[in-house]
Amino acid sequence: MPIHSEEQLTAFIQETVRRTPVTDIHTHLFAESFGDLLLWGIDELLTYHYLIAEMFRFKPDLAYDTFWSMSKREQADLIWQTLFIDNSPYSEACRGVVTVLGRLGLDLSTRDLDGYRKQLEQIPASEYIDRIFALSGVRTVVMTNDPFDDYERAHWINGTAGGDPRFLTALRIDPLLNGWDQAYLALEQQGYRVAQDFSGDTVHEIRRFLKDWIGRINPLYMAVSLPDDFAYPEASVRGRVIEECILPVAREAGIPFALMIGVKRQVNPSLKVAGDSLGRSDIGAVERIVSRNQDVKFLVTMLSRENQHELAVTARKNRNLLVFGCWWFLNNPSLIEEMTRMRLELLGGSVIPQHSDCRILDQLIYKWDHSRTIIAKVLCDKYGDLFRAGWRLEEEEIRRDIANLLGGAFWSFLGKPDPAA
Ligand code: FIX
Ligand code: ZN
Repeated sequence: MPIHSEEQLTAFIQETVRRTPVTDIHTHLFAESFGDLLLWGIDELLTYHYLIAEMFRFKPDLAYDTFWSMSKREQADLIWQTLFIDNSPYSEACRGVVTVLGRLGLDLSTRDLDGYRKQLEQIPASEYIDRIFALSGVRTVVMTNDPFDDYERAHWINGTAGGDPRFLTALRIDPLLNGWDQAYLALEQQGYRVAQDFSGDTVHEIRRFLKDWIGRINPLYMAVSLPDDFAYPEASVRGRVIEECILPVAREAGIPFALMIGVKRQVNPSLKVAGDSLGRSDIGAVERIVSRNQDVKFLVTMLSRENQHELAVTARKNRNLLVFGCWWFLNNPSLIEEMTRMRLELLGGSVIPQHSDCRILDQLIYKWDHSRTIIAKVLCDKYGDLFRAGWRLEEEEIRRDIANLLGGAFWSFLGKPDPAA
């Protein structure tokens, strides 16, 4: 149906973005079958590492170890008091908790954390999962599956993993690239004939390891996070593993290699999982790896705001590069809007504007509520420009475009149908 007015256009875009199901291409979520790896509920929400870092800023005299020795409930109590009661929760991570509690139907005027716990603790996990997917409008999440994690590996080897079509897989291989001195020992223990100095069958055996896990978990892509000083090509273990193992296996398996670039791991080890930071990276490394391997598909996200424009331009030059998400420290309304505007202006619909990076199931609600609002706002401007220029706009085409941004571009890039469509 044609669009006849800007009021109709705005209303249609907002409703369509709100209702369109999402494929969330990078999360740390797990299906219920993975046991303890699935995190959900209010105490997990409150002890999200983003909030831990923010809480410490208001507690200059709190010894790190004192906090880490607390129970999760005690940690949650302290974070609630510090960030939600003693201060107003307008940081994005705090606001996210408020959004989730409100959308779960809790009375936010009471601010009664124990009351909230009592209401939510009664809900069985499977019902909770269904409720979160329904409220968030997320149809499919891609997990981060780590063959170097003993607990997760046991689930795959014992056949107790998987089974929920809403949770798809990605093969995460950071230890191979960022921690070879430990990774080679783990591979040896798993029966692969590898040597620390890369002698003998090491290259062949790393490829066999990757192919074994691709066969075992059927990942949509292989993924790694890389430091801000990532270089390519590079005469290093990382350079050899990429060149001689990952890229050949990606080609043979026909799956993308996802690069998440710009992390400075553990700049404050006392913060543990909250202790990572970022650094501006060399876009030249991205340019070289994608342009020199045009028969491999690359999903790339970068952690520094300063890398975003050059990453989008690099994608303009390399169709085997698909940019995704407003990652981690970029997942804030002001930066999501800035990045989404710039990306749509440079790349049109050939981009994945957002992923959630959720670690706790409930976060799907806020990360997607907040991002949908911003994506809709930007799209209203972009389609509004066309409308005011006299371009004929059709609701079906706008619906098509929005479905593309919220998942379709990903499935098209993979060359696979969306299994949930
Ligand atoms: O490497 C990653 O997948 C990062 O997303 C995580 O390490 C990070 O802690 C995170 O969850 C950011 O949102
Ligand atoms: Zn992540």
